[in-house]
Amino acid sequence: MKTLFELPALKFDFAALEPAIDARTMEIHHDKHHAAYVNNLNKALESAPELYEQPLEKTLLEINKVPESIRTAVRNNGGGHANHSLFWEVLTPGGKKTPDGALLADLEKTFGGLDAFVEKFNTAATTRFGSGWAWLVLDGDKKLQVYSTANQDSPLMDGHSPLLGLDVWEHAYYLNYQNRRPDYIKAFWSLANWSYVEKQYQLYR
Ligand code: MN3
Repeated sequence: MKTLFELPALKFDFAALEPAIDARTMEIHHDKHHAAYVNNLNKALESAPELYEQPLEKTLLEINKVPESIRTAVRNNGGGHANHSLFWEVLTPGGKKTPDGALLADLEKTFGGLDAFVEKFNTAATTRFGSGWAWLVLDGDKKLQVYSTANQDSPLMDGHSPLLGLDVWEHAYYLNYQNRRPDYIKAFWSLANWSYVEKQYQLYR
């Protein structure tokens, strides 16, 4: 029996992130866009059913071993499923608004301060041409890095552990912000779930 990938439930109401992210955007983003990635991933894997049983992280790390006929579909939809599953966790209507402890110390050491980190992340998010994501990751040497990826490419494909990701596809902000991506990025910081990011950091460091 195969275990299909499933759309994770949101831990808050669609309207919980207003005004930074509006309810209609959240509903479409989760129930339509993310659901489509999950459905299309499950469909793609019909010809390689052993991959239903393998952790998605491993499939993405070994994306070049996925049969060529479904590799692009798995890259886009498996990446999309992994990226959005993390995204819903790093958004929160309440909670801790700044990092502290070991993560803060590492951010300060690596980027020269929390503000400098945020600025670097915002630049990565703003300058990603077209659709993609901005990331804070731990790389293979356990060093913090900020960068962006195109489309649904995931840091997992490079063996990196994503700690914080921001979706900068137009579907993530267009209803409320239209072409003003920088305003969406700025508003995102009022929602960042630093408790979760710290948990990821402790897990992978
Ligand atoms: Mn999205």
